[in-house]
Amino acid sequence: MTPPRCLSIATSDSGGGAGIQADLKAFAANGCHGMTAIAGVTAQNTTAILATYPLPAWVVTAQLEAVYDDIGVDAAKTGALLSADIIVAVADFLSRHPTPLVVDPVLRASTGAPLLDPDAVAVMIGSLLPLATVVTPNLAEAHVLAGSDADRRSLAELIVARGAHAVLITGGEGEGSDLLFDGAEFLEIPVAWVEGSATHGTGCTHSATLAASLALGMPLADAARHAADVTAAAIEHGFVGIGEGAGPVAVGQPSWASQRVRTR
Ligand code: PXL
Repeated sequence: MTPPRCLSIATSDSGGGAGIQADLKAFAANGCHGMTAIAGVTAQNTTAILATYPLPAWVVTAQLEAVYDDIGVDAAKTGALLSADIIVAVADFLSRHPTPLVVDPVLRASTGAPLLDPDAVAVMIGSLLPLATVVTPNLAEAHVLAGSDADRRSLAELIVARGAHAVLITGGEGEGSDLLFDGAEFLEIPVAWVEGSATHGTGCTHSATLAASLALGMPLADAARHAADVTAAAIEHGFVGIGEGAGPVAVGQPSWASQRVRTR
C-alpha cells in the first residue's frame, strides 16, 4: 500500500527527543511516510542546547524542491525554523506549492534556549501564518503571536485574524482541554492528565501527529482529538532515565518499553 506522505520542516535535536527526530517518530507511529527539510541543527541533550546552527536558506529550499519534485506531500508541519531568512524561503516555497500545513510556532526549547531569532517573529506572522491550515501555539506562544495578554478565546480570535485558517492553543494538560478555533466555532479538545516526567518532545509530537492526521484525511476537529490522545499516551510511556533531564516522550510505544527503562 502507499502510505500518506508527511513532511517536517524543522530542526534536528541530537538527543533524539524533539524536533525532526520526534516528528519522524510521530509520522511513523501514525502510519505515514516521513520526510524532512532540515532548517538547522542543535547540539542538544536532555539538559540543554549547547549549540544551534541554521542552514543557509537555499539548502532548505533545495530539500523542499527535492521532496516535492519526486515524492509529493500530503501534509507538512513546520517546527523550529531558527531565522527570518529560512521562514521567508519556506513561506515562498509553500505559497507556490499549497499543502495542508500545521505551523508549530516554536520560539524556545523547554530548557529555555531560543529557537527563533526575535526579529523573525514578525516574519512568521506575516508570511507563514496565512499559509497555515492550523497553527499550534502553547499559551506563551499564543501571547506572542497575538501580541496580547488576553484570555484564550480572544487570543485565538486575534491569531485567526492574522491569517491562520485555524488555531489550536495547546497546554490543555493544565486547562483540561486544548482550544480549537476555526474562525467560526470554538471547540474544547479534551486532554487527559497523565503522570510522566519524560516530556521532552511533547509539542513536536503533538504537531506532527496533527499533520499526519490531516494527511490521513481526518477533519480538523478529529485530528486535534487524535493528536491530544496520542501525545498524552506518549508522555505516559515516556522514556524515564534517558539522560539527566526530562526524558523523551515515546510515541506509539508498547507500555513495556518504558517499564524496562524504569526498572533498569
Ligand atoms: O519542542 C520544540 C523544539 C523544536 N525543535 C527542536 C527542539 C525543541 C525543543 O527542545 O529542540 C530542535
